Amino acid sequence: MKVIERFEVPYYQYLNENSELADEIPPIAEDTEALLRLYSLMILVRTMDAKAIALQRTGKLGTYPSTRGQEAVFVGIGNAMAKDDIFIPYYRDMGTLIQRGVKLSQILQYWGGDERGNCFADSKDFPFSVPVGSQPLHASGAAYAVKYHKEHRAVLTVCGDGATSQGDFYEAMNVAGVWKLPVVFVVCNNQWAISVSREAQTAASTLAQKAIAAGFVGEQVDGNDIIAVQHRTVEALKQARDKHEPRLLEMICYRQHDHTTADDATRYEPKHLRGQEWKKEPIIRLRNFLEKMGVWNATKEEELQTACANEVDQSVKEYLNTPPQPLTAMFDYLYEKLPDIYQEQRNMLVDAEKNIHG
Ligand SMILES: Cc1ncc(C[n+]2csc(CCOP(=O)(O)OP(=O)(O)O)c2C)c(N)n1
Ligand SMILES: [Mg+2]
Repeated sequence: MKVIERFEVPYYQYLNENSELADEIPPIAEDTEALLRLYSLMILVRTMDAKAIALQRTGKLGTYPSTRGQEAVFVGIGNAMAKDDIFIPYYRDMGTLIQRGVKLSQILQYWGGDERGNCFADSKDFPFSVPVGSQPLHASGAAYAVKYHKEHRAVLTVCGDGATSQGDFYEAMNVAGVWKLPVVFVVCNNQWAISVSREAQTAASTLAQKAIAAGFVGEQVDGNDIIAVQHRTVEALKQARDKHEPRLLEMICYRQHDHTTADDATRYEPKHLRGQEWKKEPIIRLRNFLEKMGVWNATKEEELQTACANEVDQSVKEYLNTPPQPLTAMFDYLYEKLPDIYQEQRNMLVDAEKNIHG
């Protein structure tokens, strides 16, 4: 009897947790300028993340999902995408969004409850989407449109490990496989779906193997190795654009914070895990590598930290100084022509605002 190992998927890592390079490396590993840019962006994202949590704690921001420990996934993806590609985010994607032209202050605006923060005007990118598992379906739909219009671009979407248990996820992958759609599905496997651990989520030994049933390639990528994240995403997007081959990338990382600011992970996360996983985190790994290459040192680090802190402070000022929307805004984005019943309610609000502001 011939036995075929059906569930094996490749695992990609180029820079290991001791900051050592593998024998075979992709072009980005030798591009010092590019690596320094990626490093700077990861520091900016981590700085902004800490600030966003502090803003929430002091009542200046709504519930916020931290991206701590997962920076390489989102910064790497953002770097790999072409301007013309279409990005369909979920809610931890700050590191990608800032490379798609979204301002930090706008991201804060969204998490502050102002929908104007969700209007990514100059691109075909989609807005933040919080319903778990909705993004892959949107991505297959957009990829169908791309193919239908014979455009040379790809669609990339991100969801979490928990989302891969949703029926929507399988349906989106199934249609992408059978219709050969130019789409890349990225799973940010941060090991938790709020309090549900990766082990409790699925009996599948990898999430990447879920692509096999849909008829296309699934890969595991070390999500703490930004070189691997960037390179595998570049390759997947190329396959999608040039050959209309979908791909699934499972980025393995660890959520180094509560699920959101509304969560308390000490209630379910084994105490030792965060520290154990921190040894693999992406920023120190790249920093040590850059130092070994002689292109980074403590002075440069200090300058970068100061520059990022200043940029973040500036964004916070912009966010806090943005005047709130008029009350009537809630009626302005749902309908092209407002139905009469809402028109009456809108008029009442206009009067109410006049009474408030004179
Ligand atoms: C359809 C739906 N069900 C439940 C929720 C509540 N919820 C928000 S995030 C989350 C867990 C998602 O985990 P995962 O997909 O691993 O993404 P992560 O937040 O870890 O990045 C849940 C259940 C939701 N937003 N949408
Ligand atoms: Mg998760």
